Amino acid sequence: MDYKNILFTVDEGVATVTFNRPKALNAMNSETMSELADAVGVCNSDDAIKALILTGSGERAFVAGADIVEMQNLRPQQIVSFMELGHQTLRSIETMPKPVIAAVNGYALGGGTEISLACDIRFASEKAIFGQPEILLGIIPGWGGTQRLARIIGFGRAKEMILSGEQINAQRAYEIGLVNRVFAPEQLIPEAQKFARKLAGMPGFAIKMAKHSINFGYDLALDNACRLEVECCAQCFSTDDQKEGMKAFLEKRKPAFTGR
Ligand code: DAK
Repeated sequence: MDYKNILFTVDEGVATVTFNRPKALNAMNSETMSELADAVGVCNSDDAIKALILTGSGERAFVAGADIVEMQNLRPQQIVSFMELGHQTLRSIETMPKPVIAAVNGYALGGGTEISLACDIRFASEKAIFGQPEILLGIIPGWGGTQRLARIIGFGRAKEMILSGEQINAQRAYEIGLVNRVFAPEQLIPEAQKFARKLAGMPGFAIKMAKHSINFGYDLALDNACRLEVECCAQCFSTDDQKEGMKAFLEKRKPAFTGR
């Protein structure tokens, strides 16, 4: 697929999707969402890609939300397909067997915050601004914000953000656990790349099982969730990387993981 609204690059096993509609502060329209879905599919199926970074072009915005220009005139049937495409894409990011980092470089509002919530890890520039302002438009979050935000920062804080529509800065987002780390703007991408390369060098099957156990164990009763963890962990014992990791430890050397 030719991309018009995103940039897609791969370097040293790390793919980067850059939302690239700076004039509209990278607002997410259906075409951009289709391109994101396609790029996520490529990352899923290409064994040479070990990790993914999502970021926005320019210094102002990660994604300033779903595109209000497009959305305002959609009919219910069309909004349903836009909503479903968004949900499917975000879920495929969340459940991708490879780590995904959101490098939030500016405004992440509405759908922008929601895209970051589907990522495994959120790094933010000191200039990042988060918020769920949908209530101010007479709607509510439509790409999982009411669900994932509460899971990540808790019911009380999620309700505070969603019911008020207030925006918060990177420092506040860090304090409430919405972002993992905050960096000076010029350090954001280098630090995200460094961390992505680190994760890309981890035993890939163990990364996949860790994500699987966390993602699919969350909604289970604890006994079942722990059982799922046992199955996921046991499967790691079928890999060369498990043998290598333990052998290297005992031989007091760095492991040479092969991803098998
Ligand atoms: N959509 C379209 N254009 C946008 C935009 C957006 N979300 N955000 C900004 N822009 C455009 C502005 O219209 C402006 O365009 P021009 O006037 O230059 O043509 C340009 O980007 C620069 O923005 P501003 O002039 O407004 O810049 P400021 O620095 O003054 O303000 C701002 C920056 C980020 C505070 C402001 O632009 C803003 O408040 N933007 C809107 C933020 C927002 O409300 N985002 C949430 C959108 S609602 C669903 C699925 C998902 C969703 C809902 C339903 N289902 C399918 C049911 C998700 C909904 C949302 O995300």
